[in-house]
Amino acid sequence: MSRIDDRYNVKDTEARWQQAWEQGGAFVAGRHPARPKYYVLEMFPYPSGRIHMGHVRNYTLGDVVARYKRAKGFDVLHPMGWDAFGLPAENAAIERGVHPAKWTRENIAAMREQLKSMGLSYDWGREVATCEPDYYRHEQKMFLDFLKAGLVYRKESWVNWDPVENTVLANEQVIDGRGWRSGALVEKRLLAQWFLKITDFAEDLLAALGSLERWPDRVRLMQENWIGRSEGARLVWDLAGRPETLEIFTTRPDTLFGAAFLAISPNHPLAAELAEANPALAEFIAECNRMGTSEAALETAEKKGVDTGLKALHPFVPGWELPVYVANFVLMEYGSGAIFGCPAHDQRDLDFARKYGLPVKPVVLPPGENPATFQVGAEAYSEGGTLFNSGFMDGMGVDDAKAAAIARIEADGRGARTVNWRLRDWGVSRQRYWGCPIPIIHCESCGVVPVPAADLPVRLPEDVGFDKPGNPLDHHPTWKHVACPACGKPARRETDTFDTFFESSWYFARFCSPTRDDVAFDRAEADRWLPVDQYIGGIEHAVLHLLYSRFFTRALKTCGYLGVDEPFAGLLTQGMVCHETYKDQAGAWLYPDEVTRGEGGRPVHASTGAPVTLGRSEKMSKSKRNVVDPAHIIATYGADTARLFMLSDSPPERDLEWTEAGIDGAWRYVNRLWRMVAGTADTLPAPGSAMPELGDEALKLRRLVHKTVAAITDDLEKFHFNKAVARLREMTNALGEVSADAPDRAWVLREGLEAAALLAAPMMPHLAEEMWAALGHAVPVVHTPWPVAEAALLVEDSVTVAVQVNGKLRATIELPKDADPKLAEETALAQPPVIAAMSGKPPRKVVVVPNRIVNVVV
Ligand code: ANZ
Ligand code: ZN
Repeated sequence: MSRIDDRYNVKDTEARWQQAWEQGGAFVAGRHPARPKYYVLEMFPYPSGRIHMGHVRNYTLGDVVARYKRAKGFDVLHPMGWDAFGLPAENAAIERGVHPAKWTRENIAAMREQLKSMGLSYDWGREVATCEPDYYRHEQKMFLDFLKAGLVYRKESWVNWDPVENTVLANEQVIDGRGWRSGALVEKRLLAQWFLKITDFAEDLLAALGSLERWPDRVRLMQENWIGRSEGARLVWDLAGRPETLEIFTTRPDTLFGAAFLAISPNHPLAAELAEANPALAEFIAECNRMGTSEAALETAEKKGVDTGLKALHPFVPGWELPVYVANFVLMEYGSGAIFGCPAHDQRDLDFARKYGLPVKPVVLPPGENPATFQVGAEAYSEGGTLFNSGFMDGMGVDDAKAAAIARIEADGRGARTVNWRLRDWGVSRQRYWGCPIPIIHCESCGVVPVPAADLPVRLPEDVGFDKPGNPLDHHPTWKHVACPACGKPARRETDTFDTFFESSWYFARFCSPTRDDVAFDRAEADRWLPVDQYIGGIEHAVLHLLYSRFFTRALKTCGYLGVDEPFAGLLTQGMVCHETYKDQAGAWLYPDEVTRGEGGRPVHASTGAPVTLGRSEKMSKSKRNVVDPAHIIATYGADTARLFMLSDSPPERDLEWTEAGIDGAWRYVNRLWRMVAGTADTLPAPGSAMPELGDEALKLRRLVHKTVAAITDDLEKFHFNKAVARLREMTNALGEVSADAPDRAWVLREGLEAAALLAAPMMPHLAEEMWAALGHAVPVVHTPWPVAEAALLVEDSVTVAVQVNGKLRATIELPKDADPKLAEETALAQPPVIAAMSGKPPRKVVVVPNRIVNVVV
C-alpha cells in the first residue's frame, strides 16, 4: 500500500498551501531587485459583496501569468485592491439603511476572503481601497497639481435633473428618460462643473495607439473612433437681412453645391435667442432637452427640426438662399454646433430632407453612373466619385474637390481647413456622496480657492443622513461651512465628488508604493515597475477606463509624478462567462440549480417537475438568474478545479460556456493527476537520480515530456491557456500508460510527473505543490524555476551516434537527424566516459561522420 493517501483532500490541501505561501512571503514583490521586473495586473473589482464568475476568470488568467513569470525568474508585482467608491453603496444606504462606508468595508472583507480561497498569488501587503483617505488624499493633491498646470477648468454643463426629488441623477439612474425612483420625466439643467483637459492630449493619445503593439486591434480601433479625429473645414455663412453670421463644421466641403439647408443645435445660442419670440421653437427646444442630448439618444431618435425662418446665403453662389432649422440631431458640443445639410450624400440629412420636403440634389456621381439619370432614393450616397452639378469643382474627384473648396473658402476669408476631435474634456464632478471630495472652497470674495496642501485630505464625513433626496453633503450641518483659506471669511466647500473613474485612473501606479503617505508614488519604485507589463480585464472598459488612465498617466508625467506615458504595455481583454438560461411556464427566470433533467433529458423544474423552457446561453447575469456562485463551486470542488475549467475550454479572449459537465471533467482530471502521483511516488527513483540508459519506450516518452515542456512554455507566452491544458492532458495520459517496472521507465516517469507538477503550477497551484511534495521535493514549486526542454529531444527524427576515442567506442549519443557537426562534437566531448577516456588531454582532431559516428583523436 502506498504511504500517500490517494484520495485528494481538496479543502485541507488548498488551505494548507495558501497558508504556506503567505507565511513564506512567496508573492511579495520587490524581493529580487536584480531580476528583471514583471508587473501583471487585473482590473480591480468593485466591492459588491461577492465575487462572480467573471472575476474568477479574470483573476485566474492574471494568476497564471504571474506564477509563470515568477517561475521564469522575474521579480513579479501582482497586486489587488478595491475600486470602492460608487453608487451601489449609496443605494444600499437608501434602501437598507446601512452606511455606505460600513457596507463597502464589509463587502471588501468578504470578497478578500473569497479571493484568498482561490489561491491567487497576490502581494496582499499592497492592497489598496480607493474609499480610504490614505488613498484619495493623493488624488486630491493630483487634482490641485493639474489645476496649477492648467489641466483643469470649470464650466457650465448639462446634468440630469429629477424635478420631483430635486436632485441630480447619474446617467445610470435615468431609465427611459425618467428618474429611477420618482418615475418623473428627467430634465436637463446647467450646473458649473469641473473638467479635466483630456483634449490637450488628443493628438498624442491617438498617435501613441500605434505603439501599443500588445493591445488588441479591436480596442485600439475603439479608442481611435472615440478620439475621433476629423479633417474638414470651418465655414462662416452670412444670414439674409441679419448682422450675425453662422459658423458650421463640415468634413465634406466638396458637397457644398448639394446643400439644402442649415441646421443648428437646440442648445445653440442663436436658437435660444430666436426662441424668445417663437413659442413653437421654445417648446421644441424644451422637448429636445427632455429627451436627453447624449449621442446614443440622438442616434436612435427620429430626426426632427423647426424652421427658424432665417435664410443663409450660399458661400459660392450669389443669391442662393437656404433655410435655417433648429434640429435635434445637431450636437452643441461638436464642431460649432451647426451644420449645412447635403441630403444626397448624408443619411441623416436625407431623412431630414424627406420629412420636410427639401431638395435632394446629388453632386458626387458614383463610378459608372450616368449624370443625366443618376438619382438618390432612400439611401444617401456617401462614397467617392466624380463631382457634377458643382460649378468650379465639376469633374474633380472627392479629395481634389475638398481641397479646391477649402482653397476657395480660405481665399474668400470665410473659414479655414481645420481638424476636429470627437473627444470631449472629461467632466469629473458628480453630485454624489460616496466619492472623493473635490478639494475646493468657494468664497464670495475670492471665488474658487484650492484647499491648501497642508489641509489635505479633505475627508468625506461619515456622519451623514440618507433620509432626504440629493447629496447628503449638501445637507450636512457643518462640513460644508469653512473659513476661506485666502481671506478667512465664511466660505463653502465644494460638495461635489469625483467621478469614480478618477480613482481607477492611477491605482496601477499606487501599487508601486502603496503605503507612502507623503507622496502618491515613490519615484524610484514607479520607475522600476511601470508600465504594467500585462493588464487583463473586460472589453467593457476598452474606451473610458483605459483612455482615462492613458490620459492621467500623461498628466501625471507633466506634473512630475511619473516618467512614463503609457500605463499598460500589454492588454488582454477576456471574454464573458456564459450559461444557458431557463424559464418556468409563467415566464420567470430560473436559477440553474432549480432545473434538472427529466424524461428524455428534457429540462424540468427540480422541485415541481414542471417543464422548463431552455433559452440560449448568455453572459451570466443576476437579472436572468443564469449564474453559478463561485463560492459554492470552490467549496465543492476546490479552487484548482474552478481555475482549470476557466482555462480549459476556450481561449481567454473568447466567451466561455459554463457547464456542469465541464466542471466535472476538470474535477476528475485534478483527481486523476493526484492519483498518478500518489500511486507511483513510492516506486520511483529518488529525486535527482542519474539518468539510466533509456530503452525505446522510455526515450519516446521522454521526448514527449520535453516537447510538452517546450510547447506549454510557448503557449503560456502567447496566453494560449486552453492549448496548454490540452497538452498537459495529452502528456499525462501518456504517463498514465507507463508502468514503472523498469529503471529507465521509472526514471522517465519521475521526470514526466515532475514536469507535470511544474507545468500545472500556474493553473492548479495547490495540486502542483502537493504533487511536487509527494514526489519528494522539500523546496516548494513557488520557489522552483520553470522547467527547460532539452533541445535535442525536441527534434522528431533523432539518430544514435557512436563516439570513439582513439578508435574505441566510449559512448553513444542521441542527436537530431542531420545535426550541425558542431553540436555533434560538443555533445560527444561532454559525455563523461569520453572525458574519462581523454584523461585530461585536449583533442588533436575530431572527425564527425554525420548521423553515424564522432571520432575523437587525442
Ligand atoms: C456637410 C456634409 C455633407 C457632411 C455630407 C457629411 C456628409 P465626423 O466625421 O463625425 O466629424 N456635423 C458637424 N457638426 C455636427 C454637430 N455638431 N452635430 C451633428 N453633426 C455634425 O462628422 C462630420 C460631419 O457631421 C460634418 O460634415 C457635418 O455634416 C456633421 F455629404 O457637413 B457634414
Ligand atoms: Zn476668500
